[in-house]
Amino acid sequence: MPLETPARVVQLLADHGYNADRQAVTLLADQPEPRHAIERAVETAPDDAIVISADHVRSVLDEESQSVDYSELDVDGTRNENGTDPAKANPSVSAGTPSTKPQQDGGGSPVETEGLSGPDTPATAGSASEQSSRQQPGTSGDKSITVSGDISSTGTGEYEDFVSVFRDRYETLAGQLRGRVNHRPAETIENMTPGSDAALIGMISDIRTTASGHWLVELEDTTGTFPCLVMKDREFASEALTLLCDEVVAVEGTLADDGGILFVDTLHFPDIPRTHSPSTADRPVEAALISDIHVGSEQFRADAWSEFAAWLHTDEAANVEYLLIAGDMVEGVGVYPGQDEELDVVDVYDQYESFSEHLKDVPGDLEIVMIPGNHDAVRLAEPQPAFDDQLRGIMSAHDATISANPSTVTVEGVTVLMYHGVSLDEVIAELPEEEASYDRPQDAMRHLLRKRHVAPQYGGHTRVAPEEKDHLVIDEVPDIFHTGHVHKLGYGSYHNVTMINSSCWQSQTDFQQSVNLDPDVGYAPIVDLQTLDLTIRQFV
Ligand code: D5M
Ligand code: FE
Ligand code: ZN
Repeated sequence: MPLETPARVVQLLADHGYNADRQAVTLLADQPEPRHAIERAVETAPDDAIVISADHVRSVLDEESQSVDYSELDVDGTRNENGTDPAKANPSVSAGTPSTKPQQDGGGSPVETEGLSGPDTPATAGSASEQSSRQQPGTSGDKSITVSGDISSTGTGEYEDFVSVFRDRYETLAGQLRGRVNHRPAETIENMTPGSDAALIGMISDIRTTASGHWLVELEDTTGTFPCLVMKDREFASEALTLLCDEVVAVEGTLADDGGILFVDTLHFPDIPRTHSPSTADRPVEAALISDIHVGSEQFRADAWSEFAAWLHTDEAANVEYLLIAGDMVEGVGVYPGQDEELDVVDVYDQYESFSEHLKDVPGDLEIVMIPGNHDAVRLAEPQPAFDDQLRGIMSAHDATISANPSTVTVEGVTVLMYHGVSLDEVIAELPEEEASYDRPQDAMRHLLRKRHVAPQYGGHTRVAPEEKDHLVIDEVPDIFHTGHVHKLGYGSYHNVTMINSSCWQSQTDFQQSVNLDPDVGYAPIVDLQTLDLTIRQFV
């Protein structure tokens, strides 16, 4: 890559909302890979920084020269991404026609999308070699889709599996945080001089409020645990309210005079780099992202589904070549107490037969990807494996790609993280209303992206299965994060990742009425994969 002119460096920094001092610009312009250096400088800039200083650039360049080992070990997913051209960074999120525009604020301000060139080789090129990835041949030679996440469970439920899944989570997420802080192992911090500065990367093993209203956060790494105190008068204190047990964070601060506790000055989440530059398709092609169909429920909206299926046959939908379904195909049986009173189809296999019939209404050349949800007939604990052969046999009509929950699907070069979304209930329950609510599921999704984990907290609502690896870590930065489950439409953009919580195809159940959950029914978010523009269509 040629060296950048200083003017161009200033422009690129300005594109990210930063000024820079003159020395910083010169340093960046002289780098062999100026754009990479700029990205790193922006990515690691303190949240409140307006100006990129020369000191900051130097620290980034130092880190870069020391971080070779990490990238060679492929620990830091963010650093090994391809195609990070800031010129095509911003996805745009726009509502559809006025008549179909949802009430909610989408959360992402519409921005112009530049430089729409797609990746050199779409989809298949980056396919991981593990058994879990597969190439879908597709029905029209042009389609391009790869899936990774089709795990076969290796866990036996033994104690060792819990140890290994948490160790893997720690290693992966700590790998994303290393390089941002000058951290020490917990056992070393115990022996450091009282009053000195220290940093630690750990998994949160406990969060408590002290009698005087501060937060005591216990951080655990592979060598031990260390207590960290977030004082209530610090400007980032509200961040402490967004912490969940078992997530991995980094802290920097000062050891107390007796050395037994760390006063936190800075808190870092693994997070999505602000410079994430999403990939786009190199032709005009669209995907419909839906979930929560709930066939077999008395409240399943067959009328809305038929309208949607009919629309897919119209010219307006000519570019819709993909249909991604993020779980809860059917209502299932015995999922919630009293559910049997509201079943239209009582046998779960008959429900899948009926679902399969409804699926036949959509165009036969649509490429379909399906993952299970908590109402589907696979194990409840996450990661949920893909549908078994018997269910695949029933849903064979479209030769759909059937994968695990969660799964990463690369469609025409665009990476979509599909996750049903059970942990959203938990994030919404645990975080303050203004940070996450049913009315704005995209806010809860943003927290999952920051934590780089789809189900951070163990032992609450979300059942997590112990496995050798933590498949719930968001290792690769997705271009689109697609969830469902809460039956609310929500969308937005976070650090250039488009977030979409699809609505549902089931009207309000008695339970939902009892908890005042008013579902958004029959919306289909349609993403233009070439521009990442979003159009919301409604079919009720
Ligand atoms: O859940 C749809 C939404 O409603 C999700 O936010 C959970 C909540 N829900 C629905 N029924 C129940 C019961 N019985 N208990 C607790 N939470 C519930 P879905 O699982 O997609 O139906
Ligand atoms: Fe659902
Ligand atoms: Zn669900």
